[in-house]
Amino acid sequence: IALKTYTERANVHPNAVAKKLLRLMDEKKSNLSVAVDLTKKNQVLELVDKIGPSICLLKTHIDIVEDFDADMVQQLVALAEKHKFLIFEDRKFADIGNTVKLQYSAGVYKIASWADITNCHTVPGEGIISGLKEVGLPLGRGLLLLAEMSSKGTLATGSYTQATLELAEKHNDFCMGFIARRRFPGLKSDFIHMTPGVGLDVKGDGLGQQYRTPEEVICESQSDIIIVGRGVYGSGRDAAQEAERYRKAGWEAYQRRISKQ
Ligand code: UP6
Repeated sequence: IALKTYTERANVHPNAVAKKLLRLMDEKKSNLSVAVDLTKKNQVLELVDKIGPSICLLKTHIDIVEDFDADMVQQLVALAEKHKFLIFEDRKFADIGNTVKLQYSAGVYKIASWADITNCHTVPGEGIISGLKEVGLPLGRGLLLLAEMSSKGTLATGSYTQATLELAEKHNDFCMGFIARRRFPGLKSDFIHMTPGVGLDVKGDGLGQQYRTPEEVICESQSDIIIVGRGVYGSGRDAAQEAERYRKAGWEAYQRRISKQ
């Protein structure tokens, strides 16, 4: 799978969200997702409009926005249509099935109503996936499982990671991929692997984050999407320019990978 083009994978992919994402990755020549971790609605919307042309996927943490309202969601969805990207709410659900169902569909954020993709930890066991699926599958949404994390000392390794892969295979109608550091070998389904902890200029952030380059992540570790946050909009950076820099780096790494046939 790692040697196929995103379009070749899109053509045969059973999950509608994965199909759409893989298509627009080739269309926009982008395997870049930007993590917009800003706390004011207008800051978020301004940044998204600037980086929109360079990304295939917008990653949000909607619960850090101080002045969140329904209009923000409407504007995000409008920007997604304008610039052609999907929206991934990085909610990292971690509770029992019944609770995550409510957290996903209700409350202030009503995540399932606007986010194409969300994700969850597998600590609670299979019920978390079943709960989210009851809400998300009828709406045509997709789920990513956190199989690994980028942070130093993460406990998501070894048999935990392995069991997570098995859960994804079992629920491959709704689970479309993973948050992981690398592509996992030997999977039966085509899962989209997304990797955070990507930076071109620094190695970490002093709070456990660890950065690798797009080349390491996409070409060597064969992941599909790079997730970049502060590398794009950190202080003193021109976000539009940086997003283009990461888009190019990610795309060139992908081209080197698929030419390895
Ligand atoms: N993220 C990680 N590591 C993980 C999972 N998720 O960093 O294992 C998320 C963070 C943040 C983004 O919640 O939104 O990816 C990384 O941002 P950064 O590039 O500014 O470090």
